[in-house]
Amino acid sequence: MSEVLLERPSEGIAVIRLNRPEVRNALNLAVRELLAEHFRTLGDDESTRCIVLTGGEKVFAAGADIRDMVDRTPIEIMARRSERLWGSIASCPKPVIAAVNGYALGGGCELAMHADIIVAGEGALFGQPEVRVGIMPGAGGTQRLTRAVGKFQAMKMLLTGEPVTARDALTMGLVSEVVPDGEVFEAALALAKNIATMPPLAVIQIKEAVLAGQDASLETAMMLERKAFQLLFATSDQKEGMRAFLEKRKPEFRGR
Ligand code: CO8
Repeated sequence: MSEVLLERPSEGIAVIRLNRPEVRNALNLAVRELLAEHFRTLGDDESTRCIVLTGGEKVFAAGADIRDMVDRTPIEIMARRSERLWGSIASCPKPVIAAVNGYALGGGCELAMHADIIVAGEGALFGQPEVRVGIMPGAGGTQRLTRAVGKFQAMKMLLTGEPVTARDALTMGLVSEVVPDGEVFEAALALAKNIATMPPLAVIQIKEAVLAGQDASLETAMMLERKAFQLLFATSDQKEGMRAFLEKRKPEFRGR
């Protein structure tokens, strides 16, 4: 069976499931290549409205595969050009919801932070323990984490490698929602189904404006927002959404 499974539980929803339970879903190169391929394909697939990313009920991912890295040279690590694989996830235009049970450590925490929404189980643990194995995060742990939780919480996690609980992660702004462990996937799926009913072009514009705006000045980001807002008035979904509101009926969005 593949180490990364693709499921279609209902219309418009794709589920990407990590499937290496024997090594706590450690992210070897093959898994990262499969992940990149799935995100590229789903990003281009018009029928996919929302993606749920999960590692199953026990563990999200315990990081990059240490066995895969232990004897590598810097040149070998560089030659892998991992950034292009992570880039396929980061640039996926469709909303991504991470459903996190158990450990989300190192590259696993970084993978979760590529999502747009994180639903965590009460027993989930988030951490960047790379420092404990002699390295540091290499897929956004120093950057996305700091942007999410601020310098002082990020530094504590990064410099000690100590994980935080789902509740603490929620307080810090690292997750969107905490639910009982047995309800994580269903909660993520419910959110995905809700998002899948929204006008797809507006959804894509919102995601793009939030992510691109984070790295721009407020003035530039506001301009990006304004342009995207204006552009949506070219869609038939804008007409449909507003008319349906005025006519007191449910809108039928078509992604046009
Ligand atoms: N890599 C390889 N194998 C792993 C990993 C890993 N990250 N995590 C667990 N495993 C393996 C163990 O070696 C073990 O294998 P075996 O049965 O053959 O001995 C099996 O999974 C089960 O592990 P444990 O017995 O340790 O299971 P526990 O439930 O007791 O503990 C933990 C689970 C806490 C998750 C523990 O396994 C652990 O601490 N794992 C390592 C966590 C870690 O250090 N992660 C950071 C890795 S470095 C990293 O992510 C760098 C990112 C850089 C950029 C991104 C590039 C992809």
